[in-house]
Amino acid sequence: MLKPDAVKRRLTGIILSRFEQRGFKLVAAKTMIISDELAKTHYGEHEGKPFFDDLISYITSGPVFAMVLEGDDVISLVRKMVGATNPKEADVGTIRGDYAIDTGRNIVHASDSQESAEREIKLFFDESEFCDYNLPDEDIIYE
Ligand code: IDP
Ligand code: MG
Repeated sequence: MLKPDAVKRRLTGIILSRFEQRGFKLVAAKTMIISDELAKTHYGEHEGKPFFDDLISYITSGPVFAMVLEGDDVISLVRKMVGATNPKEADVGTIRGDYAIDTGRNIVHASDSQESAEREIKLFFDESEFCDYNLPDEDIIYE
């Protein structure tokens, strides 16, 4: 999910391009403004932490671009592409390492496990929002 700062900075296309160029398949996507309630559920694991209230304000401060990508090892590979939570520690070449500076403005969220991906996808998307199709170059991307 591209956070409001990414959308407002017009980075949606350039970040989505990275995932497309890697070979992942986009199966659902939308721009939306997250409600306070959805933000608190999504980030429930961080409730009580000192940055929680700021995080909820940040993620609800404008539109996000939510998406679901498919591909081999997509969860761990996207996390690597996103980079460290603190952009100052994120490697150059990662999304946070290339476009962000502060942890509280780190421009992108990515599910960190199969379980969190399943939970988060259900929070953000209905079944009817998924597109079932084949990538014509799948046999070039995969061996
Ligand atoms: P992640 O996004 O890399 O998975 P998490 O530890 O799950 O990182 O934290 C969720 C989000 O909360 C971070 O992406 C960041 O926006 C915010 N956050 C985490 N730690 C801090 C902090 O110490 N200060 C400010 N914001 C933080
Ligand atoms: Mg996280």
